[in-house]
Amino acid sequence: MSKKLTRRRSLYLGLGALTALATFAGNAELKRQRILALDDPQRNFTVVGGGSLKERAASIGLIYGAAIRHDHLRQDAKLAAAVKSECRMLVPEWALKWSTPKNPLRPNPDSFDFSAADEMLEFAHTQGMLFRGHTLVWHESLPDWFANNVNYQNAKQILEKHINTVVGRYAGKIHSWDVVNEAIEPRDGRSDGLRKTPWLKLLGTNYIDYAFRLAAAADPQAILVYNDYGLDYDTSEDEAKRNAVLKLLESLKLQGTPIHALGIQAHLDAAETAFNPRKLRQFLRNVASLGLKIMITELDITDKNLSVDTTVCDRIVARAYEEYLNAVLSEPAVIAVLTWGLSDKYTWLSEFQPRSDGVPVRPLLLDSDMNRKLSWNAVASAFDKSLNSDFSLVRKKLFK
Ligand code: 9MR
Repeated sequence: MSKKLTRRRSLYLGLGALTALATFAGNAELKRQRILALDDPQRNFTVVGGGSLKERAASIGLIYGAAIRHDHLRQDAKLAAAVKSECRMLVPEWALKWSTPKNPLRPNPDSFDFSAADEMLEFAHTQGMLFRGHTLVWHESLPDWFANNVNYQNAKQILEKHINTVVGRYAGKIHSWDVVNEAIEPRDGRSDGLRKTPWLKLLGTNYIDYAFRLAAAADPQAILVYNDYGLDYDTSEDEAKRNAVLKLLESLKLQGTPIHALGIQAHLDAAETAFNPRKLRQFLRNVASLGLKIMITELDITDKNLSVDTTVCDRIVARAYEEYLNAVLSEPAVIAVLTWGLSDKYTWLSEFQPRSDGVPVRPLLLDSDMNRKLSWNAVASAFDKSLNSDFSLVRKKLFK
């Protein structure tokens, strides 16, 4: 009893101090964030031993890796060293898309430029790393020539040529392919939840099944993945997306489509409070019950909505990594955790979702000098924590 009183009293005092701070800052959100970050001083994200993430992940039957741009890998020896030491899998952030600003994989309908992708594959294989393909069908990476050259008559042949050529070139060398990326958008208003994309318009709803069949024929060994974002939170928007993705996966399985896994991008927001591990786990269970594996393919956690100093910010981000991984690692069908980048020096978020105060974002596991951050510790300790769990034992048995 007296213990309770003491605790309540100290909590009261603690909250009082935090409230004063927040009022001073004139920002209720700041108060909430500080409470979040400081409420549990015991949570110091301590990790034991110096093992890398790939080693810690391997001991629970999991693959850890990261997506990296080929130009960054080429230019930055410190980044390359960090990738070598932390990652078991490498994902080309740009090199295998139809088109990105500095790297047109398919500069025109009839030719391909594999130089960047080849370079990355060689780096990965020289280091004994697995390599992943991203992505074959994505409305956002279509080249400029697409709109004027692709029509109802030739769309099928253009897609066939793409998948046969790209997947065929790397057959047997790729761990998994994101065959179709981001094909669901409930807000587009269709009853099947499909996003209105040029592929849907040109080829009809069967384009997804068709792409998977082409990929399976071109590389029978690769794990074929449907990859999407917006599946993580307990919001009506994410709920609608989860339901539509599940419906899509069910119908693909029913048709006998050669699909093997769901890729959950997991671009998260450290300020989002609607995280419900139970709901997320239920979704993972539902996906797994279709006989599919699950890969967390693009994990990062933005701090752009946190208006606090770096230390507090880093604790909140670390905590979000820990919570998310605790939830997903309890599903044995989860075979890989991949972050979208490794160091804060290179993250798509600096360009696409910068902080409004102009402070550089810190969403990843290493800082700009390649030093391990608190979020690295959070990921490492989440891996370690699941070491002797039944889930890891099942995962190790199932996916050796
Ligand atoms: O991080 C990628 C960025 O550098 C590219 O400019 C952009 C367009 O190709 O794609 C970004 O990666 C996206 C990924 O391919 C699919 N899921 C969302 C990722 C972040 O936008």
